[in-house]
Amino acid sequence: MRVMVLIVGVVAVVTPIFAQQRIITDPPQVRGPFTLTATYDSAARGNTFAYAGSTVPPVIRVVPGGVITLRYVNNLPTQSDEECATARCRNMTNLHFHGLHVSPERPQDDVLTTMAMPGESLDYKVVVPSYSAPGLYWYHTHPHGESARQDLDGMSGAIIVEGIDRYYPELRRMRERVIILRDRNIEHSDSATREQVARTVERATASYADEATQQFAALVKSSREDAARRLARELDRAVETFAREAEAVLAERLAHVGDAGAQRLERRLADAANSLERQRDEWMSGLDARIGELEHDVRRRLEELSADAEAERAVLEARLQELLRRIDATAAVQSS
Ligand SMILES: [Cu+2]
Repeated sequence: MRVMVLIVGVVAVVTPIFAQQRIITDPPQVRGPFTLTATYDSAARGNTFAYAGSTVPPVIRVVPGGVITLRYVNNLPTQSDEECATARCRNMTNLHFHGLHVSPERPQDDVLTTMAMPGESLDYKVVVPSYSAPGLYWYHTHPHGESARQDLDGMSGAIIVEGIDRYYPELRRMRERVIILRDRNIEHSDSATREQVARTVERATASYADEATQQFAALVKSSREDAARRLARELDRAVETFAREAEAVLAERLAHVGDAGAQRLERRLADAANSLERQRDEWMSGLDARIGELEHDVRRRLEELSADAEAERAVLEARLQELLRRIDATAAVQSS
């Protein structure tokens, strides 16, 4: 979107009763050399600027350090039916570049000696200094004695020195609206007319303000979404980079392990296997010996047990013989 700035310019203009009351929403704009013509608008019964086939004066756009180049053609009739300051208008004309700090010498902003009578034309080359403040200025006719009449007929237009977004970047992507009020005598109007003018301006500015608010909200929303998308992309990139770096580090470590660590590991595994085998052999041979010992023990124990049992049996037998002898003896006593 082009650089857009909201600029409000009000040009108070005395109006003849029959002046136009048109609201022009998008006036033409001009950047390069152009031709502006002073002409009589019979419908509006007043003098007017003509540009590119219409009577809507263009908005002149220029950058600081740029040049406004234009041919100003006086096509006004030699006989005027309008009254100027002191007499009937003679329809001479020239241009003033209001507010710009430019040279007052021909072919620039000279309103004293530079003059075009009907049928004549002027070539302007106005050098706008590089230090010019960006913003809204205006141009209008300035022949002394007649300028009031011409200006108040509406012979004026806006000049925009571009670059205000350098100072207010938040305006950068907003739509520019230029409001020019002319063909109206505000100062000398009755209160009803002033009221009506104020309402017209308010309506226009309110609708432009709504538009600006909506645009600003949309810009904020879209820039937030842009920021979120940008952040997501950055995170993705960061994660990718991290993953790549981690993989590289891992590969490097693995390479080291493959060289020295794997051999170390192999040696360790072999050692462990050997030690296990030795352990097993030790255990096995120990087991054999232990089994022999156990067998011996068991045999000895059995022998001891049988010896004990033999002794016990002999004791028991002896007791039994003693008992039998006693029984015999008792029986003998009883039978005798
Ligand atoms: Cu002026």
